[in-house]
Amino acid sequence: MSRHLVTAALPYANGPVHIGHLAGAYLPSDIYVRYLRANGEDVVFICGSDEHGVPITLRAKKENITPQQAVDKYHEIIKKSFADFGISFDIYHRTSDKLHHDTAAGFFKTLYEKGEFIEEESEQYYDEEAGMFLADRYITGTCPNCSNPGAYGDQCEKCGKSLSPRDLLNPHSQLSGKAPVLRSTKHWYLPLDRYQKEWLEKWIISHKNDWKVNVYGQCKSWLDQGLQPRAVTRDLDWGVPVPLPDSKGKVLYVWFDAPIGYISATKALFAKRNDPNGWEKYWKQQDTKLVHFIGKDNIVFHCIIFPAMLKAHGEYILPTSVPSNEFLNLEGDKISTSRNWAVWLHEYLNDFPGKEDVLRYVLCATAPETKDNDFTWKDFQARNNSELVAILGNFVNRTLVLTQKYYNGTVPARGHLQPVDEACLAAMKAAPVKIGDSIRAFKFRDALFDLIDLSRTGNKYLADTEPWKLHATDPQRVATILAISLELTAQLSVLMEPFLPFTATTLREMLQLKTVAWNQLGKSDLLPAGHQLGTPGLLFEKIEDDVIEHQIAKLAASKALNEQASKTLPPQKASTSFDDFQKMDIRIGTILAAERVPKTDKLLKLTIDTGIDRRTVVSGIAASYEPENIIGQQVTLLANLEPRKIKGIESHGMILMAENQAGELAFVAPVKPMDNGGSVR
Ligand code: B3M
Ligand code: ZN
Repeated sequence: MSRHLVTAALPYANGPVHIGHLAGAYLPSDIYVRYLRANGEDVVFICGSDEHGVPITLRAKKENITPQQAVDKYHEIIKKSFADFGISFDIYHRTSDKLHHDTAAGFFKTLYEKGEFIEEESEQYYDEEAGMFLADRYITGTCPNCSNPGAYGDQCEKCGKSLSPRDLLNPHSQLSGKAPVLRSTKHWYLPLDRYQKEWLEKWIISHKNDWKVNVYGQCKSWLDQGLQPRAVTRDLDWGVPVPLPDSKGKVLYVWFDAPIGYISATKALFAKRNDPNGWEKYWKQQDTKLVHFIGKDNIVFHCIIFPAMLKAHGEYILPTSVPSNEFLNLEGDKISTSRNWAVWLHEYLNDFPGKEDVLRYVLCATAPETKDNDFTWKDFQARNNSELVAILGNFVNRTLVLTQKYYNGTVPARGHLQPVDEACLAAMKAAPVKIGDSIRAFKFRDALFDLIDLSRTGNKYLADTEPWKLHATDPQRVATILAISLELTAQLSVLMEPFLPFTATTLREMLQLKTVAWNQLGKSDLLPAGHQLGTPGLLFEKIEDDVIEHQIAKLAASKALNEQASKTLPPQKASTSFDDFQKMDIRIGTILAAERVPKTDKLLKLTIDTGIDRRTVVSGIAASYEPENIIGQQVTLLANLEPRKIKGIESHGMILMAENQAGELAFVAPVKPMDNGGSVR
């Protein structure tokens, strides 16, 4: 029997959790752990709030509270949501806890003393007005990869590229809005490049066939680009202080301390169990299976950086597997906290009290296991009504009601078996292994489909044998059919537990059945003849159209609100005459060359082929376009604008640009290539 240490990504305590979180890491990990427990395996399930880093301080600033107040608030909200949905962590810890600070600082110190770090002074962006260095999300600018003007200092959320602040074009501070200056500061770096050569690359490649394709692929592309030394400290005042003299104002990088949170949480769990050293065998013995459940944006940290830290430390095991899901969208659109495009777990429970399992079911059935997937309310309704109610619920209900009616709820004895009975028993025998194997392979959707399929088998069995027609003529046959149906119902109550834990409890109560180990299924009857059942009831209820309409309307309202918020458009200008318009000579041209105008942020010097001539136009588009990316771009040009000198360059005309609320610019170009010099009218 293996020992398992299962972790789920520590959510940032900077807001409540939504269905995307649940579907990404928490539901799959919970299903996995519940299955292992049901199988009698040794497992601890670890999670907690990630309470450091810039996401927290920015949130606190927005709400005008301290970072500690912010994490205190969201830690409780998140913890409650997980508990409400039956996510069965053995501990839900937090990284602002002293035990974690000590553990993370100790970990850093060990690496420092072993000489693992590179210590380096470098120039970093500093906001003179705010008087602080601008780490990670304190700085935004244009992504060098995709030109997204809102990329963060640590990542571009549009193209997914991981960045460092110095990569950003046109950087500006999130605090003062100003362009930052460079200042020298000292930091500690993990030499990932060295580890890549020494062991990391080999280790990752050794998992080519047992890690999920998306996970392995992402790691491989990081390796192929060549790993770089990575700073593990920051100039910030919120986080775990760097435990070295002369490091005032420096803290551990949040992605250094957060995964150590898994270790501190395990320590806290065993301290609570009065077994203070009990955590060590989970982290230090090679036969432990360490499995990290995460979302896809966390892959590099769990597959490269944290393993590098663990290995450098020397006492710890490395992860066996890092099952990571892709993203869940909502009604065809990316889930977004800032646009309130989400189904929040706490709101769901207000609107659907007692239906935790329905959401668990739908999120598992539509889990983004191999590609991004979409949650829609119509699908939610359909899966509830035509799968949970019509298949699983219907089979269980028919079985229990008939037993109540014919035998006063006592399990009848089986008689002679016919082929149809044998077939049903064979399906029952195969299911636990099949479902279990899928769960172990992190194929939770397959596992769930097999569960529903088994209840479909039950329904078909009843439809084929029609016990209600035989009651008067062949009571012995009816007894056999119902005994088998009841046994199947009992087995379902065990098999559904990882997915639908609340329903499993309800059903076991109806069956008066104690907990049964998964690996005992099929060894003996769960419900022997003569066993007295409890009171039957409905496991699921139909969800009506109006309830779904309400949810859709709620989302529509939040979309409308977003649109309105973005619509502070200037009013229309005063009327103009057609004659005035006719005076403007607007033409199609093509950019032949582009370069930055020295000592300016916004200006590009463009050479345009206008069809009439080749001319120079100075254009204020540098924040939206890189010169090298726009060669060959067709543009619309106001050609007869009086020439004027801009920064010493004579500019002949003006490029017409579309502008959005965020100030992003886009070329106005013909939708198919047109001859240069063609007029715009
Ligand atoms: N808090 C990022 C996230 O919520 C981060 C995960 C930490 S896991 C150690 O996506
Ligand atoms: Zn980008």
